[in-house]
Amino acid sequence: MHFVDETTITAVSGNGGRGCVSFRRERFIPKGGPDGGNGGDGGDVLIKASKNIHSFADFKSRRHFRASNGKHGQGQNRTGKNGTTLTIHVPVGTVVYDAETGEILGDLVQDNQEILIVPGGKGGKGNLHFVSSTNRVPRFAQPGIEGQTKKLRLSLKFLADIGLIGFPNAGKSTLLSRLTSARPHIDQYPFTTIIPNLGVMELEDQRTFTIADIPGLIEGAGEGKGLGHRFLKHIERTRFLIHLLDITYTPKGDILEDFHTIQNEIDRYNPAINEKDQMVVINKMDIASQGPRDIKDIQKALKRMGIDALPISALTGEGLKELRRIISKRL
Ligand SMILES: Nc1nc2c(ncn2[C@@H]2O[C@H](COP(=O)(O)OP(=O)(O)OP(=O)(O)O)[C@@H](O)[C@H]2O)c(=O)[nH]1
Ligand SMILES: [Mg+2]
Repeated sequence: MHFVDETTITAVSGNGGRGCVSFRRERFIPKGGPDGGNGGDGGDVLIKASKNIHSFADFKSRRHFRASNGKHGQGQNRTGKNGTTLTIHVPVGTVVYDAETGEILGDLVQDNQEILIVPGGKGGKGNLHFVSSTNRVPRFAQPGIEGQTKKLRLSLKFLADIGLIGFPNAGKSTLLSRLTSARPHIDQYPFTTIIPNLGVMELEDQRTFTIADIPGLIEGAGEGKGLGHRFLKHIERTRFLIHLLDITYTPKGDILEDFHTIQNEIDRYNPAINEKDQMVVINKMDIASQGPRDIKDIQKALKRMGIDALPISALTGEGLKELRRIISKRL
């Protein structure tokens, strides 16, 4: 499956049909009155969110969307048929921008939510419409109004409840697979995850939460290093962040330094993300060389920053019950 979370498309609404200039032609009435009908309205273009769509991959083959035109009016006061509305389906979580001005046209956060992108052109009035006391035989009608064109930039931002962040290889995808029914690719190499994964976690009380697993972050991610920053937008709208630290691998030689590295990268991208409620999960405890005292020290240091840390093993499942309990309480 392709995952595309940024794209541009063009939407064109239908032209209004032309109003008709026509005069009644009946036997025995040599000069019938005007009877030109109105043109039909051009079709609108709408954008609609659907929970069954997960990315913009389909727009690869189609980027141009044009609603049909209204039909022209006809004699005998027949109105032209309206053009058909064209609906473009996008994933829930899509932000729609005017590609030219950058203005946000809509933020589709609910299934079936829709916005009108470009209205169809109105149909023109036929000559019958223009009959007045001073002009009983108007020989003119209105043309239809032309449809409008809008270039759109679509950006998908997940609407997950929980975001998983951390260095590559920390075990984010493993944790996702443990907490949810998602089956992301897991491997012993950094940057295994190259596109974000979503999973749904069900708690004992039947509540469900969506969890987003994004590619690992590295130093410089805020400036575009690695893959992480391209996907940081997917945790912008989460309510709760779980920051995974790998107890067996500390590129800075100190796990707290590693914690700050990721925090700084996120700050550089959008400081609002770090204001979210968050906790640390110290992963891979099953192969940790540190003893319980070391872990306590790490926990204490994080606690001083107001952050709870929980040791777990996403592999063996150690600590996951407690993690679910904490999530249940904090969300
Ligand atoms: N021993 C042990 N290994 C683990 C644990 N959690 C994950 N791993 C292993 O660590 C490696 C990386 O796990 P992933 O879940 O792919 O890590 P990730 O954070 O998603 O990595 P990226 O997608 O590259 O950012 C895999 O070989 C996992 O099997 C753990 O608790 N204990
Ligand atoms: Mg991964």
